[in-house]
Amino acid sequence: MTALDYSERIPNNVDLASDRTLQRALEQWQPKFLTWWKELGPSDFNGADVYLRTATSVDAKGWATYGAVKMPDYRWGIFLADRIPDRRIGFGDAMGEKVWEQVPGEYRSTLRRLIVTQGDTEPASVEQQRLLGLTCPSLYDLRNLFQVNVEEGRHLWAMVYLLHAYFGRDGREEAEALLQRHSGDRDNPRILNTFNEPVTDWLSFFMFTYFTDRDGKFQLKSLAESAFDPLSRTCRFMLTEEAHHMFVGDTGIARVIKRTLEVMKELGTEDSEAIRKAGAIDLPTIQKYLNFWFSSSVDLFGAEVSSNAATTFANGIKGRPDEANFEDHDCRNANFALETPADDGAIRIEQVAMRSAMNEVARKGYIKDCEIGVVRWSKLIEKAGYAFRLRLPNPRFNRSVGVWAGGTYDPDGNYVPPELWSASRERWLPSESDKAFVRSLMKGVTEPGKMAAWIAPPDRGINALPVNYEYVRLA
Ligand code: BYC
Repeated sequence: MTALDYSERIPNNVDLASDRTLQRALEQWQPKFLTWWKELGPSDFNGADVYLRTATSVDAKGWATYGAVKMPDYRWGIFLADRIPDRRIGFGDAMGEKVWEQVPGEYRSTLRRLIVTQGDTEPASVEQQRLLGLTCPSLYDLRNLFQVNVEEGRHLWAMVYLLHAYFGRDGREEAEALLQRHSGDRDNPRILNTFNEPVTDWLSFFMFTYFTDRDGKFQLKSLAESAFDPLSRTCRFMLTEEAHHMFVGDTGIARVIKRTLEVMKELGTEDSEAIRKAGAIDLPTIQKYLNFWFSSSVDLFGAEVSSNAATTFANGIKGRPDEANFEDHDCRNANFALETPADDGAIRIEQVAMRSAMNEVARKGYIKDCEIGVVRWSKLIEKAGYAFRLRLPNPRFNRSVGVWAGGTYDPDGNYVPPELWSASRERWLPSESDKAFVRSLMKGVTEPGKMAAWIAPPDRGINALPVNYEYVRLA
């Protein structure tokens, strides 16, 4: 277990002090990061004292330090999980060979592209969530938002370190560009679609942290398998931070549902209008938000058939999530039975090379993981005695990337004619009036222990503190 050195200007466990050139380069990037944070990070809260946790070691339990911090003073640093002695490549053509400490010349641009794509999502999410603090449902939730934000900031540092340390001048240029692209910017947007979607209400935030951060989990798991050991080590540590983000989404959605069920009980009705009038979010609206964020997040895995994925698997650059759980780590001669659209709206099965289907393999694992929370939320509804069930839409529904992109499939995955799809859109995805309603509920609640009327309190507070603790002391 490696303790982290916080005495340096840039906290790190990579012995930055021994590489003066790298240290100087990163110290030049640091003020640009802080300027970006102040301009595009959490709006209006840079002076607040926030009860944040900071990593103290790089193992999964290394989260001992909690305390009040002003966000711009958060100790963003560079932390890699400990080296696994004699680590070997676990898949692809070079299986069994020693992992790489440096970037092989022939894989340089591929690795850079993956690191830039991953890095781009981190500041993007902070930008997307920038104004949410103003409408927090409680101080407990406000603190969780900020914890997520500072950790996404650190994940950006993780990728910027790799770019600076291993990719020379073009790496440094890419690190600058990570602060120049902005979520939703018409001229210079973030790379992946989902990270240009606005997150302007807390229901979307909880959906984002449940579904989109979970894509992060799966992508980081794939990159943690990489033969490029510094990438693997940094992703392994990032995964320990990611778990809390998904917890925020999972429990956030459960609390919204719990409150809705209370209101349904109180009023003795399942009528959406009546529930809305009472200030809670009706279950069909929650389903629509779920449909949107799930379908947007499944796109993040890329195309079902991808030559990029085949190449990165063959070369040992990007594996499958939890590669060790698979039997065949070569997959050269394996096939994958892929569902693809046929002309008449029917679905046919096509045999494709397993290596080129790696995005789909990862996506399938992701969907299974998403299902767990949905089942749990539906149990809450069942226990309350209602027949309504939340569910994941079929992965064909509402896709923008891959073989189903632009197809008109309903949430059950059935083909519907385009006119019917358009006519049904507002039943399946949040309409403008749904969004306006949800936004109308978003009003900042900042009295310790108080909750907005549309969400139940959490079962417990942070780090054994009571729910009514003043998690954020506003400036
Ligand atoms: N939107 O062959 P394909 C996270 C591009 S989230 C726009 O399928 P590939 C987080 C693709 O880049 C995890 N473009 O691609 C969560 C490619 O472009 P080029 C982020 C898309 O390479 C919450 C082209 O289409 N991590 O950490 O097999 C908060 C051909 O596609 C999209 C990563 O992304 C899209 N949705 O796979 C904070 C990991 N999808 O290069 C953080 C690193 C695809 O041909 N990235 N394209 O011009 C990768 O592993 C891969 O780039 C992808 C795509 C999985 C994204």
